[in-house]
Amino acid sequence: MSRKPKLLVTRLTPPNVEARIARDYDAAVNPEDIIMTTEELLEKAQGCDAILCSPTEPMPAEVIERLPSSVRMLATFSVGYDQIDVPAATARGIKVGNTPGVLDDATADIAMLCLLGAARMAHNAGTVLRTGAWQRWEPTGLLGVHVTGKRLGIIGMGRIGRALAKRARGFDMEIHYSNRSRLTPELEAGAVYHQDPEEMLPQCDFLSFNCPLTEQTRHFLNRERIALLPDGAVVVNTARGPVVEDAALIEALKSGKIAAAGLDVFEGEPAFDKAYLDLPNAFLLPHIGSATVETRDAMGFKCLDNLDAFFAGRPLPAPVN
Ligand code: 8YV
Repeated sequence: MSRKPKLLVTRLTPPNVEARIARDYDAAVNPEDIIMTTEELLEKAQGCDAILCSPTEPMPAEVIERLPSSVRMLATFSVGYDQIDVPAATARGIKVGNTPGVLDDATADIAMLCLLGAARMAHNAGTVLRTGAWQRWEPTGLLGVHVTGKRLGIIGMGRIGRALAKRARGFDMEIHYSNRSRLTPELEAGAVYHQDPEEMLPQCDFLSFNCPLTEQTRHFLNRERIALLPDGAVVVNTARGPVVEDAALIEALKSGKIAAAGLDVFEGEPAFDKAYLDLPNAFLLPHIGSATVETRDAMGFKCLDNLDAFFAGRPLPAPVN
């Protein structure tokens, strides 16, 4: 293309990414970072060749179908792309790219933080200190769940799941995993494979979700499956909120069936189930898995690498379809 491609950038991206966008694209950016409605997005996309979008702009089939015919690519600023109806995009000849590989470490760090924060009651302990309730040391006070040597079951052993396993091995945890396909022995690194995730649950002192949101994983953790976990298990979710059924998890956190949960993602976020706020055994974060300066730069660059390749007629480094 002789002219610079016209790009709609739906959210404010880091300064280094904005600079590259300004250099290489004729871009409509969003300096005030206002989340646009679908109607606003469709209007702003008029005449654009591509959209650098994010999970805050849902793209179900009915939106994809209404995109202007000029739009030929969606580059999502995320590894997860459950907000995009990919078959609908493919049907319209719209290419989709995402950002795998650059946020594994940052997200696995937050998974480990959630695991430790939940196990050691970091929220409750921090609250005791901050509210002036810390009056004395107690041999039986603020007791958490021991981590070292325990069994960790990972649902979704892709790059992030494996980065979490690597960290957990540093805590001498025994790694179990369930994944659509079994990994090579090298990638498995001694982890125990369970083809059936339900069969893995009774082995999980800790259970972490590191899988994409699909029709198979949606509401996977329900009452019946919580019952399969050992009493006092710890649940960690840094993947997507809807893999957990909130009402079931909240009930289990109240009863003590689940000792603690560490959650970075929520169904309906940011409007999550506020019942979590009353639970001292819930360690909660506002979806910060990839939130480091280096990682957000790398995610933006990956989007631009995808777009650059598309407009140069080369294969995308990270194609979804
Ligand atoms: C992002 C994520 O922060 O990449 C993903 O799929 O969940 C997070 O790392 C989020 O999607 C917003 O871009």
